[in-house]
Amino acid sequence: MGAIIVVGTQWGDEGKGKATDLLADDVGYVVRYQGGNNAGHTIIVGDRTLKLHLVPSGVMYPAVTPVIADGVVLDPGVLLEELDELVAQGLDVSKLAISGNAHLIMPYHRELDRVTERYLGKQKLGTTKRGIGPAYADKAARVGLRVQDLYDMKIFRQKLDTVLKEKNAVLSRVYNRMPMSAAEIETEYAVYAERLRPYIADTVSLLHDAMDGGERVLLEGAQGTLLDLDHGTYPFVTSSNPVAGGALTGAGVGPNDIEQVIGITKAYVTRVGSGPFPTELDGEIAERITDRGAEYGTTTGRRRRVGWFDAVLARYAARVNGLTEHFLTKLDVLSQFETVRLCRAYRYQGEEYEHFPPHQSIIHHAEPVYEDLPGWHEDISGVTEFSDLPKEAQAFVERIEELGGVPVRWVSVGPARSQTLERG
Ligand code: 2SA
Ligand code: GDP
Ligand code: MG
Repeated sequence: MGAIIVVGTQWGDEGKGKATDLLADDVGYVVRYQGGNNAGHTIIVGDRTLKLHLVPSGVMYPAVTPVIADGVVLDPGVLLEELDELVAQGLDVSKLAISGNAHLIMPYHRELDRVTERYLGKQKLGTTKRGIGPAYADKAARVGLRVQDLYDMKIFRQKLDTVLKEKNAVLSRVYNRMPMSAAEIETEYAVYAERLRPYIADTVSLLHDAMDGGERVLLEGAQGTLLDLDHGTYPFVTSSNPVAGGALTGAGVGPNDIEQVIGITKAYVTRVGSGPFPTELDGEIAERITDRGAEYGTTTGRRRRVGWFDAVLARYAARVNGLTEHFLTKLDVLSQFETVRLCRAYRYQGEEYEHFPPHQSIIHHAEPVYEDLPGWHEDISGVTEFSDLPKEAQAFVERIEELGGVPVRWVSVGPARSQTLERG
């Protein structure tokens, strides 16, 4: 058996947590391959709501082994708190496996994320301030500390002393902050090391042995395609690679291991943080979508910007991820509109772009070219078969397929596991 990749096709918060949880039913492993506790996945099962930041979404299934792979940046204090909360809710987290190659988020990463955002003022990126960017920057500069360094405190301290010298100089001289103490950080992280010890594993071998033994692995993306460091709306992106290619590097699997690439796609678009957003709405329609869709950040509580469905993004996501199918979410939120809109292209200086423009200025100034479809008035959150949806809702989904060029296999009409229609 091989692996399935689940990837967000927009700017994150497409409902990957819900989709992953549902798809985890017949897999043995659910793997986080990039990002850190900037992610926020909400999962609702029965009367229980779980908000996950670092622990993979398959944690609800006793048969699933959740894996935090090499490509993740891990804040150990935050992870331990999340594990404590899950245990308090009666979940068994003992199977969690964490790669020793994952990089550690350190206190100076969080501080630098905060102060650089403040320093950027109006130009700020709107990060989650969790230290993600600074941790990945250190990884690329080869001065990062990794999970495995926690198990040789002499090496940990050596590396910390070297890197902290530079961080303290920047924090105090550029940003006028107090320098940090290596001894205090070492003491704090030594406690985390002991608590995390049972979970450390060779996750690459674990996943390959599992696939060789006939098990299926689900690679769960965080954030989304347009937040990808290489393929997103740079610099308004996160510092990792959420796209399907990032799943390969982040988890240590090869392209031949991949059986399916499922794009999680919202029936409209949201974005939290700064950056271009061609179909962005304001006014009454935006209010309605925000309220009905409860569009507030799962991690930071920030209000998400909202806009109509964008087929240019869908086509782009299909290409850069090699999507085999879409899992369309939140169709229920679009009920009760007279008209629903789909952006089929962008217009810029008299030219139409069906494909994602190669230059940032075009994206910033792109005007959406819309198709208007008749809306539907029924509440569809209780519908269980695609053919029972109002014909206008069916037509909307079919048009998304035509415009995006990838089949929509699942349609989600509410946050619960049961509110999902699978098409034949
Ligand atoms: P960062 O913190 O360096 O990764 O921020 C860089 C940009 O990436 C965006 N980003 C996100 N966008 C949507 N959802 C995310 N997760 C949370 C959620 C966000 C929240 O599920 O709601 O609670 O606010 C996420 N994480 C990062 C971020 O907004 C910046 O635009
Ligand atoms: P993720 O980051 O992609 O996992 O998405 P989030 O969990 O941050 O945000 C998606 C939100 O939408 C969560 O609160 C989900 O419970 C909710 N959700 C998922 N699918 C649906 C759906 O089909 N309809 C509605 N109304 N809510 C949904
Ligand atoms: Mg989210």
